[in-house]
Amino acid sequence: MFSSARAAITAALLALFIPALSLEANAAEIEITQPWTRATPPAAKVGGGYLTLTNKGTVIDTLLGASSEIADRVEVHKMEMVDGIMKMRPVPEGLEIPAGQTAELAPGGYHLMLMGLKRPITQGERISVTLKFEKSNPVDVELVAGPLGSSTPNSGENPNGGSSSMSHGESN
Ligand SMILES: [Cu+2]
Repeated sequence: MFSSARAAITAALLALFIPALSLEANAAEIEITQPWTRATPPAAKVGGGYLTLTNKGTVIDTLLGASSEIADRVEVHKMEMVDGIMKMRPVPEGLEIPAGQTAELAPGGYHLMLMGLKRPITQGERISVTLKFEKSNPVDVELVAGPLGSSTPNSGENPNGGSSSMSHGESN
């Protein structure tokens, strides 16, 4: 029958649209805390990016990478011990963040790698980065630059420098 064929087409169309709608309703929501980076030596071609991602949504999401005006590209990398040697590798498949869970990007583990730096990163500046996810919309963050070689976001508060300070800044 003509009308039942039409109903079938309508049903097929609905079937196409309904999954898209329910995906929208279950969209992952990623909360980002404490994005930071660190100053780089003058000739450095790469920089790191560190932050904590919390998936407040109901579905798994994946951090695929990022982009920034300061770098040619921004990749997800992982540092790990391989046969007693610390190695770093790109993770093109990205970093999965299950619903309700937190993923940390920090020195010595997962991190963002700013590849092809167009200029050095200076302590105290803020680097704009757009994070890309598999499901969530892109998220803009500002990485606050700590001192060269710092391993935590707040290590710049150490007043008298110590061993991590380099040869610049001998102002006294
Ligand atoms: Cu890296």
